[in-house]
Amino acid sequence: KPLVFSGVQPTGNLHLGNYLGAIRKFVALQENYECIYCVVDLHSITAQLVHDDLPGQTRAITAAFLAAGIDPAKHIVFNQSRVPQHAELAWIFNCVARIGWMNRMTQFKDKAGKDRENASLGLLAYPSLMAADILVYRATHVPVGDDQKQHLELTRDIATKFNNDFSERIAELDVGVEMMMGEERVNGFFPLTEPLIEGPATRVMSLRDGTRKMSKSDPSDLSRINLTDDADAIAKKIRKAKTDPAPLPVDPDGLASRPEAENLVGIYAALADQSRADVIRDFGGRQFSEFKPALAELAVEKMAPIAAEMRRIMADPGYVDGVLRDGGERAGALAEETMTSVRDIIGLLQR
Ligand code: AQP
Repeated sequence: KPLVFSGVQPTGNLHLGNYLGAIRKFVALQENYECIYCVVDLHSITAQLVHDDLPGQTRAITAAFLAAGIDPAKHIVFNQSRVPQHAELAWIFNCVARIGWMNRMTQFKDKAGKDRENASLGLLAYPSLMAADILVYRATHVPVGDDQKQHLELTRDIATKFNNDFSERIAELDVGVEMMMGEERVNGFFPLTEPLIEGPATRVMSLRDGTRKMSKSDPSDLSRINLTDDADAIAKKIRKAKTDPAPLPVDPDGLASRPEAENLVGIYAALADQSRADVIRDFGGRQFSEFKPALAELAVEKMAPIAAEMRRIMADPGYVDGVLRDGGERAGALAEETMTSVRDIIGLLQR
């Protein structure tokens, strides 16, 4: 049965990139999949251990999920640390994955910077925990932004190695499912999870630099539109967004060498549920002085109701905590089923 898993870290303000690249897709997938959405608090301590208000941030991301339209009664919403099986499986995956695989991760290189020897071991092992988040539910599909593609490939590598290393035990215990591994039909325990990365805004770029992704950790607040920005802030940030002096191209191919223009057109397309070609059909040849106000109006129209709903939900932290508690119980039961098999496969005594 297809099952979706995805997570968001409780670090800093959620921005338009998180919304268009991830959360909006989470909402759409509820129709046809069973979904598990997680606030990945254990991930948030890999880059920085001490946070000002981790409980508040965890509740804020949960409120954003709910405000965007995720239904916690039909699907599962919880925070990662509540289900210790994530960390348990991550440890096992640390023993499956190779150090060389981790060293090749571009997110690790970016976040560790020049002083790599001083990065936390957790930051290096981040993709192993992410693989555990996904595979502890044997999830088949993961909606993410383009920046997570490499981590999803690594998740498949970990699943493949585990399935190969333990193929005899998996068959003996009869806990596998039939799946294709390359050309070969095999009986594996963990699925080869597919990323769901599509649409016009899989990688929303900074409003100040069209070559860098919009990010929570960018020191410039003008670089991103936060989910909690009011109408004036959104309009100001779009007005100040960096652009080149030429008008918008009359052909979508003309966006290719113009990262800032391409980014703003992509954002418009995603918010309006259109293709980039549709946007160019309507705005091609026009100046940014005309396009930017239209974009700002659209962004406010789509984002303001979510921000208002988020504030309403956040006013009742007891409700948010209840959602996480209930989601954690349901997720924990599913995760324990997987871990019972994993312990048997490896030869760890049951608790
Ligand atoms: N700019 C982006 N465009 C599209 N999707 C994005 N995502 C993040 N940035 C963009 C997607 O949002 C989801 C949650 O991200 P996360 O908070 O778990 O981690 P992140 O990728 O580290 O987010 P940030 O905002 O970029 O934080 P920092 O500054 O810490 O690096 C993921 O699905 C991600 O793909």
